[in-house]
Amino acid sequence: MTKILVTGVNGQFGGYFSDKAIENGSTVFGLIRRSSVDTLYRIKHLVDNNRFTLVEGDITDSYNVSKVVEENQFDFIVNGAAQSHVMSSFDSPLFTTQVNYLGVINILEAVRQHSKHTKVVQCSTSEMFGSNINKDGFQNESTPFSPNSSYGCSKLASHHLLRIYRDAFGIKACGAIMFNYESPKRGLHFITRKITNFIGRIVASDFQLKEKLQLGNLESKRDWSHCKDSVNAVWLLLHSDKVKDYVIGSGITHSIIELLETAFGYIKLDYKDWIEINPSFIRPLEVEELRADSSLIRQELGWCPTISFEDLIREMVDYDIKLALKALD
Ligand code: G4F
Repeated sequence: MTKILVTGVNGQFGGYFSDKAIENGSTVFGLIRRSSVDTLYRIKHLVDNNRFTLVEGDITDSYNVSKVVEENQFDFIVNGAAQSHVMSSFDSPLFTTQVNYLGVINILEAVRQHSKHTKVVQCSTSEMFGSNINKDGFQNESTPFSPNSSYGCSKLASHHLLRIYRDAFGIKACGAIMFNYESPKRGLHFITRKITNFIGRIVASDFQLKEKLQLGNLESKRDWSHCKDSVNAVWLLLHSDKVKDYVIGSGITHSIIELLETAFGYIKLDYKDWIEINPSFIRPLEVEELRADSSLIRQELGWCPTISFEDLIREMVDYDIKLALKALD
């Protein structure tokens, strides 16, 4: 039975990944920071599972990480812990760097010193590309990195570190360069969930909601996948003999306007009646367009996304309508 440490276990990715690992017979250790508020709502169903153990700790604490890694001798570590909100990173560059870069140093050092057999997959990101895009309109493993935010910088530093630990110390460290992944478990301050959650509130108000959704830049384009598809890709990478980085994304890009049309259109509303632009949500610097060329992971590991953008958004809208109606009970 394989033993997997999942950091960021209570996040969107960590929750779905843990489900997948347990379904496939693994034992999951979820690293979790001490908190006085409930941060386990995404993984409540796992807490009593005998293949799931919560381990109190924080990736920014090197002693803590080192001890957990040495004691448990994991087969795999999946690092999903991050300060993952791009806009926040403009205001909190130091905190973002501490979690997203120093945290990765701690994991890689712990593995190097105490558990060299452990394979590490780092959740890297398409934000590392910034505005760079290949002539064919896609980003792949060869596209030069040029991040446009502290978030992207911190993730890029960690991404480079994976290669350094691979080449210098023979650590099995891989980067999953994931494009945007979404689901009903997405945080409320990311654009997809912000929109679907607002739609839920419109429906629950019987279309009488007296407020408009405040949004920033509507021009950017993103390659949105279902989180479950991204989890499947990481699962394949973890269990492959290959120790390398892969781009993971659907290859289909949509503008924010198309996202709004899809989400509001699903309940037959015109998004233009329900939104307004609020400059405070416009970023100092933007990543304009992301579109994954994931042919490498498709060819080498047989990965293929299974859930369309439209089905993803419909699932999120349905979920948020139910949630908003339940809140009225
Ligand atoms: O949903 P977002 O905040 O996601 P973003 O910035 O693309 O980052 C996400 O995907 C990355 C992978 O590419 C991850 F690494 C990262 O951790 C995160 O998961 O914003 C999407 C787009 C941006 O262009 C943003 O400017 O939506 C635009 N946007 C417009 N109005 C807004 C808003 N984004 C947010 N969050 N809130 C708005 O009101």
